[in-house]
Amino acid sequence: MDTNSRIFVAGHRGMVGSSLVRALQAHGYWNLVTRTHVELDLTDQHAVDDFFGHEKIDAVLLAAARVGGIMANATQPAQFAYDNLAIETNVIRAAYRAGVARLVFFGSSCIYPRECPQPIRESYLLTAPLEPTNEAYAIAKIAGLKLCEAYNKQYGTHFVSLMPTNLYGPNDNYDLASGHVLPALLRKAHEARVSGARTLTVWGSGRPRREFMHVDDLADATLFLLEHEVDDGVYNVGVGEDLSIRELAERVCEVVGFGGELVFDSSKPDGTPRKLLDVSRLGGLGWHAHVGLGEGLARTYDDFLHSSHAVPAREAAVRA
Ligand code: GFB
Repeated sequence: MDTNSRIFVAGHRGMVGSSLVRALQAHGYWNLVTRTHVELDLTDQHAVDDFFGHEKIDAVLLAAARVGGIMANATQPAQFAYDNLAIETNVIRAAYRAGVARLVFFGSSCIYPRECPQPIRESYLLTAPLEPTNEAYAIAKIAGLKLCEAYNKQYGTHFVSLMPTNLYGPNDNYDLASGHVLPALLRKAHEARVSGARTLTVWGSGRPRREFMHVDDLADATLFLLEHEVDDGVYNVGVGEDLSIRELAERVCEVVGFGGELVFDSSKPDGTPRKLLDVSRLGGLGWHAHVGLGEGLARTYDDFLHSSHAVPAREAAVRA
């Protein structure tokens, strides 16, 4: 890959895609191709074939996906399965047919079994049943990585799959119903502080453990893979340590400056008990995450304060 390569960043407006664009531009890659959802519906096979037929793409970063937190996954399994399967099958096949040299497919740590030995190695895939709250999404992502492997095997392509741990950062989804835990807690703590609330509600027991990585580290890992001759296959990407949801809530409250009490809502699901990734495959090649949780939370809260989600004190008080 050189800086003149014509790279299609699929999903460039999302948290992962926008981070990839920032990182690529910062490293001198100027020939980036992007399309909004309105310009190109990636679930439309004909539109995708047509796009690849006309654009001369050298590499694809397949970051377009339907994603969401535990409740969105649990309540909209058909949409999570269909949209992701359609995007993957359309883009991966069209990329192969157009002779695209490199493709990076982004999955998720939820592809691994619910009851997995920790930390989770890439080889644990498909060794036991999945977590029910995100089974549909996980199966779609497993299909995507298997499709990459199948094209590599049958046609000699070099499609690589990255399985990031739980991500956070700029352009995250701050919607409380459909988003992930970290942006939800940041927003709840912020609104609790500005409205003078005494409590903050955390879903579930607070006992599940999660590993959180700033999205800019995923973009950095992607550039590392593009710029090195690596073997095809699946690579876990994470920071190598996790914490409980209760501990995360405490860290978030500290960063936001909310000193109230945490209340745990047991009517909400816990999901997977733990998913700490073994990142030694990528680590062995020389890549490591850089952004610690303390720095990442501070940066993300700053991004949040500059976003349209940060309600001013007066409005938050009215809502409370
Ligand atoms: O981030 P999250 O929604 O998804 O939830 P998963 C992680 C944990 O945080 C769960 C708890 O145990 C939640 O019950 N939690 C506590 C909260 N408070 C909140 C809150 O206010 N909002 C949210 N959303 N959670 C998703 C999968 O799993 O993670 C996807 O469903 C994907 O498929 C993604 O893999 C990375 O980590 O449980």
